[in-house]
Amino acid sequence: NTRRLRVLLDMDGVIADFEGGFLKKYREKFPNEPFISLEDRRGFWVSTQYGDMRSDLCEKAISIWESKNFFMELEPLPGGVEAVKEMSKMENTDVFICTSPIKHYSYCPYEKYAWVEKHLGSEFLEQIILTRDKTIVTGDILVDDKPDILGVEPNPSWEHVLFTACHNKHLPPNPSQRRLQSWADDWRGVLQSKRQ
Ligand code: BVP
Repeated sequence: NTRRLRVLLDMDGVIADFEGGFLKKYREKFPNEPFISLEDRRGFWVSTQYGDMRSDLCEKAISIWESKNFFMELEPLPGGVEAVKEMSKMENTDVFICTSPIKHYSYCPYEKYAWVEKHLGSEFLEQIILTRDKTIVTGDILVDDKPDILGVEPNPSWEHVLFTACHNKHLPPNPSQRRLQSWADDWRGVLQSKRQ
């Protein structure tokens, strides 16, 4: 009578390289504007840090991820696709991709499905959860690079495991929040620790 383990995986910043894809396309589109290197990124919101640098750069940044093919053309993060495939083949394990689309919906939702099909295979299309509120989704673990995941449910069922990204790696240590430093880190141990 084994209970299955339900793993929720964020997409941008966990399996897809949103930050790298953003910086590359921003520099191509705005070669004469200042930019923030990945080393200097602080805070989850790219648009906020660009807006703080110069107010008009906020909308320039937003124009990048609102463009056609932005989400489709993101590179997978190292080891991410392999890890997702491996964990989804584990016994008693259900893996879902839990990702928040941007509100400019022309391309992003479609391209997220296309990205999953391309990199993970069409069988993974069954596993996609698009939601702007992850707190109402039940699961044992949510692997996500956003430090604060809030919504209408004050006590989400999942344990949030923070996935290290350029924007969160300088945050002060938080003993109550486990981290995965990358997909080379011990994600198998994290999953095992949640099995009963
Ligand atoms: O679709 C991504 C990109 C977008 O928010 C979503 C985050 O989803 P999760 O990773 O939480 O699933 N996004 C939007 C902005 C600014 C909007 Br204005 C941003 O700065 N960074 C960012 O990731």
